[in-house]
Amino acid sequence: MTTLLSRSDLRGGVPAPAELRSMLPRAEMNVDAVVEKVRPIIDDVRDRGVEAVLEYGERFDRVRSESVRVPTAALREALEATDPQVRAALETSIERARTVHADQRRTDTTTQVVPGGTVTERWVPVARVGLYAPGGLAVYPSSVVMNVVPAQAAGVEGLVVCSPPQQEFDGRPHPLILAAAALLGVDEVWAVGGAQAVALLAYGGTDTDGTPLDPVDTVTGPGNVFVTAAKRVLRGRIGIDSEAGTTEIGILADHTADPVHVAADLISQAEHDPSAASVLVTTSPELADAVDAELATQVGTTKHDERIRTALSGPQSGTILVADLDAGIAVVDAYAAEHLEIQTADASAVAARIRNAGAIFVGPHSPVSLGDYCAGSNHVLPTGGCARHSSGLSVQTFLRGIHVVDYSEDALREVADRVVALAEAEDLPAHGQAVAARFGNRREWVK
Ligand code: HSO
Ligand code: ZN
Repeated sequence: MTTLLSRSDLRGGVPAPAELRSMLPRAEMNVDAVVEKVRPIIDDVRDRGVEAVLEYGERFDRVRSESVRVPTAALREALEATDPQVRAALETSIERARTVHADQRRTDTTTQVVPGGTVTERWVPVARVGLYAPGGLAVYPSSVVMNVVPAQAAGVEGLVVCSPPQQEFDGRPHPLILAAAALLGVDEVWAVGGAQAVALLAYGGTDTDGTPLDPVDTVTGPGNVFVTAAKRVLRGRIGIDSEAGTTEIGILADHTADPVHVAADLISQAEHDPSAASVLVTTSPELADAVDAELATQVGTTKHDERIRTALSGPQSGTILVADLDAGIAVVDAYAAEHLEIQTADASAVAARIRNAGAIFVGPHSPVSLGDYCAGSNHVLPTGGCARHSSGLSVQTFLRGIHVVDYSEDALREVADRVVALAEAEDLPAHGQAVAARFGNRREWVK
């Protein structure tokens, strides 16, 4: 049988995580190689602003827009022209995402360290953020939802959505991007994509008609490798979410999984891009065979079959056979998938044991595409193994926790000798002096 997914057999044993990681299929995204290409674009946008942006749009998006800022009326018009079913679906997506993200809000906490000495952690939203919605092989109004909802729930007041200008829409972003922005109550949308979008967001500029395009503090949202490289270069000047690579799905399955569903889910994320990754980890060689057979029939029936075939047969995708679920958990933890489905007996118990994944989808009725649109969860998630150390987009992405220190004279006196001792140990006596000065430089407080 010709199979799309290559197969590796780890039934003999699973090596330690670091070695395991290097053995697993994974797409290579060489952001560093692109950094040098985007640097001149970023500098040019910094120096020449919108004029440079429009030129890059002409070069990369093959369209020159009249201005960067999309008129607010165009957002309303796009929403009015949206298919009612799509509009209703977007509304459900927004409503559910709002329900989940509202629960992520933080409350300030005040800790009394000693009588008269408190530390408060105050959660303050970022003032202004830029949210990137990619163009590319598909159109992503759902990503507008996933970026905007947590930012709004965090209390961010200045929101701008950026998306590449499209030739077929006279240099404006896709109408569904505009419609999603309108539904979410965002009225600032810029028609700019690629590295130039991140640069314009970071430095700001002035539109062709004199409208100010104010710089932002944070940029979030997935994009292609040029967007990611620009975020890497500008990080520091702006805050960013984690770097997004191509989509990936891992599925941990045993003999109880339905091969029709497993194949459909592997295909669903392969649909994003020829370099998307679909990885099946299973204890059951029979299931692996059945999934292969299903893939062979299902792929041919899908619209983007070529793209999917390339993704599934690429080195970033494959099936891994394991001896038991413990080994399977070790493998999926080492892989740290952006999306991980658990299709096993007692799926909740297995899911509770997973440590590394961007998001976990439990049991037979929680496919990744539910999470892409309407679960309420966020679909901007860490890829490329970054789930080992990072989380997906959330309200937290748009908040800063500020410690507010408030000590009375007595509380300071009580700890002063400790501060001086540490300051002197670090050979920073002026640090200690800043405390001593408050007590007339007298060492009366030395115990
Ligand atoms: N699976 C993608 C998100 C998406 N899927 C948007 C469809 N539209 C990355 O999580
Ligand atoms: Zn998707």
